[in-house]
Amino acid sequence: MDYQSLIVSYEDGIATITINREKAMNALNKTVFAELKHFFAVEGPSKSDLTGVIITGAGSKAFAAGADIKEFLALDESKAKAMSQFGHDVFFLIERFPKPVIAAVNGFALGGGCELSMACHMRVAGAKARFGQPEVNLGIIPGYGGSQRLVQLIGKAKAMELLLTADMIGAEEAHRLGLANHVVEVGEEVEASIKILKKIATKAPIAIAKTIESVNAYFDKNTDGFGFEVDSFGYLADTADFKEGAAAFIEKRKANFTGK
Ligand code: CO8
Repeated sequence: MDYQSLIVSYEDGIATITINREKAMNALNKTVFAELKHFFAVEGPSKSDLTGVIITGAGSKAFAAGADIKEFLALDESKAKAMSQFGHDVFFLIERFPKPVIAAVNGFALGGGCELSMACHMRVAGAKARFGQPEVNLGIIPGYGGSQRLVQLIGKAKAMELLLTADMIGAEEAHRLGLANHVVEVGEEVEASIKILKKIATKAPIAIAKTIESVNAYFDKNTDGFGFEVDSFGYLADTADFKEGAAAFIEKRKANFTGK
């Protein structure tokens, strides 16, 4: 695909997606959503050697400063619901992607930007990153899953406070609350994310996919997460990688996983 608002690059099996709207603080407009959908539904799944994905923002100021407010004035109830639902669909594609997805948060992650980071499996924040859900300032609420995922990540009390006050928090506070996995020097966000993804790439790929699915199952009200874990454990026992992993341990050698 010829991306207009994203830059997608590959190195060593890792895809880096850069939201490329620096002048608009990488605000998430319709094109960004359509292109993210294309990557996570079509391009990413077609790459057999892909081991992980990083999402970041162009420039040094913003990861993404929210949904594109300039698209808001044309909204009415039905258009807003459709837009919100489309955003949910795209963010579920990210959350359910079978390869690890890390948000390298290089600046403001506000509103939809914070929601995008929370749909990723982990967040690596630069020291100057700022997180927040300022929607109530605009007379709305988070429409891309923020009222749910913020509670999942940091608990009801703090999530409620951040959602109601629209306060922004810095990287250290985000780390303390469990929103950011790591805080790194400004400019090191992508490198640090690559390091994590390379470590994960040494593990058995189907086990990685099943881990993501099992963790997500905890939050799916229609799924018995413990039952899902039992089934997944059974499924993995029949994979070649399980035999290889166990044999490698016993033979005191490095496992050679094939993803089968
Ligand atoms: N949308 C569109 N443009 C934006 C956005 C945005 N979210 N954020 C910044 N910009 C633009 C500015 O308009 C400005 O453009 P221009 O130069 O043409 O005037 C440019 O980016 C630079 O911004 P600032 O001059 O404001 O830069 P500052 O460094 O002074 O401030 C801030 C940076 C603090 C990030 C500030 O820009 C800001 O507060 N931005 C808005 C943050 C916000 O409110 N985000 C939440 C948006 S609502 C949302 O995300 C809802 C998600 C769910 C939607 C569901 C849809 C149905």
